[in-house]
Amino acid sequence: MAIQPTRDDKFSFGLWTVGWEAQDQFGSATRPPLDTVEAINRLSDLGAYGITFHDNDLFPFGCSAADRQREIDRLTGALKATGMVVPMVTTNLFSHPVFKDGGFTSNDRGVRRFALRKVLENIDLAAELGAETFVMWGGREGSEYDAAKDIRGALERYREAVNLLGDYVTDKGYNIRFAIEPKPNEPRGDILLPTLGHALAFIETLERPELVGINPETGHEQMAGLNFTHGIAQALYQGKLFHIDLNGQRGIKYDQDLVFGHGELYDAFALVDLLESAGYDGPRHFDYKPMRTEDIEGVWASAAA
Ligand code: GLT
Ligand code: MN
Ligand code: MN
Repeated sequence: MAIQPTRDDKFSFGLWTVGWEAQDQFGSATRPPLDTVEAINRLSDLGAYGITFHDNDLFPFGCSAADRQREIDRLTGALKATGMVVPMVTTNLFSHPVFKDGGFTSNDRGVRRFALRKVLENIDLAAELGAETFVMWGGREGSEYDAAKDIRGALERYREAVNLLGDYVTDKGYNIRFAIEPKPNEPRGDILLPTLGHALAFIETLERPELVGINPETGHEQMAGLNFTHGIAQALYQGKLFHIDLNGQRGIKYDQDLVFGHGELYDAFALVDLLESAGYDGPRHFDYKPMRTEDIEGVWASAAA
């Protein structure tokens, strides 16, 4: 029996998922860039309702204001034509070399200020597009050597940054909440707020904790050997499941980002059972990477899966 997804299923995809060119640590890209409009059209045909992106999935780092606007206009044109929405937006604070030591918690004050400015600009775009969730994955916030970073100081900087963002959306009257995405490691040796439990505790230290929840990713908790379903249950219990990244992971190893259900199948089943019985009605966001061995047709087959 073939099951056809509908918009009511609230399936969403990051532009960076189907658009991943499959460059990894050891080899260059195996697929050409995917155009934003093509991605939206194909995902819409597959029954998705939403598309999400980092600022620099849509337009390159450091591009002109005119180039940025042209890409935004192409995006909004495709949204209008398909009826797709943008439920979530996030900012890339990890690719550019300037963020080699993090964004909000970089040891360099100039970088911290630049990171905040990059995020504020992107929050304006998120509000303009009607996104209600702003994800923060701090992949570069961390260290390899414990002597390289004062962790208490870094957490205080993290806290100041998130407090400022909370003030910003409140002053602007934006209908946006923040979702912190935990990950134990990769690309940093150790990442701050490594699990959803760490993130939940951190949120309680904020000035506006009600504005901040979590965006847990299946594989990230499993990389730490944790039971994802139990973690999600706790997030729901505490009213903090603002968003979710669904994918697959097999055991404690590098971040596999498999298709949801292609990792630990029983865990995936238990998770769906939990989300449905708890009445979770946010986006079901797929954050996976199509296999590097696949061509573009394989990409669409994996998205359908
Ligand atoms: C990156 C990461 C994902 C995050 C994205 C949001 S970026 O691809 O591996 O888990 O959700 O910043
Ligand atoms: Mn993710
Ligand atoms: Mn991942």
